[in-house]
Amino acid sequence: MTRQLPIIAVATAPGKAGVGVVRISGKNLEAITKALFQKTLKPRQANLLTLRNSDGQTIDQLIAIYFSSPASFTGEDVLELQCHGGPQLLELVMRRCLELGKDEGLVIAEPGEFSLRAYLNNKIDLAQAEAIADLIDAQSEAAVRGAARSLQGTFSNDINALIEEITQLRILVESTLDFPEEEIEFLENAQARQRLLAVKTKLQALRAGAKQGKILRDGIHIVLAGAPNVGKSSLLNRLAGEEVAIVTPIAGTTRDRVKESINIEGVPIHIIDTAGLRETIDVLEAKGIERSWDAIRMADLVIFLSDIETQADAHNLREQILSELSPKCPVLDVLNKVDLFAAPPRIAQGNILLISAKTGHGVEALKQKILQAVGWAGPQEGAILARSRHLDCIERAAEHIEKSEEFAANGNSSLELFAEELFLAQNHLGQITGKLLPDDLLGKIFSQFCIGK
Ligand SMILES: Nc1nc2c(ncn2[C@@H]2O[C@H](COP(=O)(O)OP(=O)(O)OP(=O)(O)O)[C@@H](O)[C@H]2O)c(=O)[nH]1
Ligand SMILES: [Mg+2]
Repeated sequence: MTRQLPIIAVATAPGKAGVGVVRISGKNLEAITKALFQKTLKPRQANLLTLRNSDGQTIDQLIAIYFSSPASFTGEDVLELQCHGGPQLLELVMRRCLELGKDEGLVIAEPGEFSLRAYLNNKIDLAQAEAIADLIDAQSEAAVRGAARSLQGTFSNDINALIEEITQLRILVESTLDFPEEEIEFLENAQARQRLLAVKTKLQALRAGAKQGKILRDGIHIVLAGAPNVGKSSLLNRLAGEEVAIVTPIAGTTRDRVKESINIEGVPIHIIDTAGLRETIDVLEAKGIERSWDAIRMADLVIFLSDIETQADAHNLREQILSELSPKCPVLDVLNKVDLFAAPPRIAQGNILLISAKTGHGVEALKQKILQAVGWAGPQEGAILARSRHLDCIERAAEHIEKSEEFAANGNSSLELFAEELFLAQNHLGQITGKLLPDDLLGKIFSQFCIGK
C-alpha cells in the first residue's frame, strides 16, 4: 500500500456534475505536468489550460492547480485538474494522464491512498484521516459538525494532552524509582495523586465524548418486534413518514425484514421491521420469523410492540425475546392502537409507552425514549465524531489506568508495575492517532476508504 509511485484518481463522486476533479500526487510532478501542458505551473495558482490527446484534439479545457511539496494535502506534489464533470470525459482525462505519466510510473490510486500518504507525511494523524472519511459519509448536520471538529484536531488534541499527562506521571514514578532511599509512599506524594486523578477524570470525559461520537457516527440499530398484527409495519411507516412497509389486517403480512433509516435530532436511526413472531406451519413465514430472531439478536435496541387489546398474550413472547438478547440491549415496551379507546386506558406498569401508529399519538415521546435508552445525551457543544475503534482504545486505556491505581496503592514495591500499566494505557491512546499502530491495522483502516480519498 505504501508505494512511492505517483498516483492518480478522480476525486469527485461518480456521475454527471458541473465539475469533476482529477487529482495526482507524487514526489515530483513537474515532468508529468510538463508532459500534459508543455509548461511548468506556478504553485497555488489557477491556470486555465487545454488538455489534448495525441492527435492534438482538445479533450477538455480545465483549471489546473499545482501544489508543491510539502504544502499540499498529501505532503507530496499535487496536481489538481478541475475538469467538466462528465464520467466519460473524466475517463478520457484519466487515460491521457496515465499515458503521459507512464514514464514517471503514474498509477491509479488505491482506496484511501491519498489520505494514507497525508498520514505518512505527517499532514494529518490517523483520527483526522478517519474524520475525512466520516465527514464525507456524514448523514446529518450534527455528524458533519462532529467530523469537522475531529478533522480540525479537537479529538486528537485531547488524546495528545492526555498522553502528555500520563508521561508526566511516568516521569514522577521514574524519579521515585531512582531514589528508593526516600521512603515516601508514592501516592502520598500529593503531586502523584493529583495527577492520577486528573488522568482518570480526563479519560472519563473522553470516554463519554467518544460514546456520543460513536452514536452520532454509527447510529442505532433498532428492531421492531412483536406478535403479528400489532402494528410494527404501521409504526415503521409512521417513523419513516412514508409507506415503506405493507400494512394489512392479515396477521403475518410482513415476511422479510424491511429496513429504513431516519434521523432523530441528528442521530442516525436504522429501523428494521420484522415478521410477527408466532408458531407457524407456513414455510415462508417460518423463514421470515427466523430472520426476525436474527435481527433481534443483532439489535442495539428492541422495541417490543403489543396491541393494547391483546396485550395479555404478549408476556411469554417478551420473556422469549429477553432470553435471546444480550443484557446490554435495552427493550422498550410499547402498546399500540390506543386510538381504539376514547380515553387512554390506565396502565398498571409505569414504564410502558402508549402510542397509536395510526394517529401518531405518543410517537414523539417514543422517539425521545429511544434516544434516552441508548444513552444519547443530546446535542453537545464541541461534540466529535468517533468510531468503535476509538472507544475500544479509550476503554482499554481506562482499564490499565484502573490497574495502575491498584498497584500504586500497594506502595512502592509495586511501582514498576504501576509504571508498566501507565505505559500500556499510553499505548492504547496512541493507537487512536496512529502512533504505535501495527501496520496491518493501518492498511485495513485505509482500505475501507473510497478511491480518490
Ligand atoms: N386502530 C389502529 N389500528 C392500527 C394501528 N396500527 C396498526 N393498525 C392496524 O393493525 C393491522 C396490522 O397492522 P400492521 O402494521 O400490518 O401490523 P404488523 O405488526 O406489521 O403485522 P405483521 O406484519 O403481520 O406481523 C392493520 O390493519 C393496521 O391498520 C393503530 O395505531 N390503531
Ligand atoms: Mg408487518
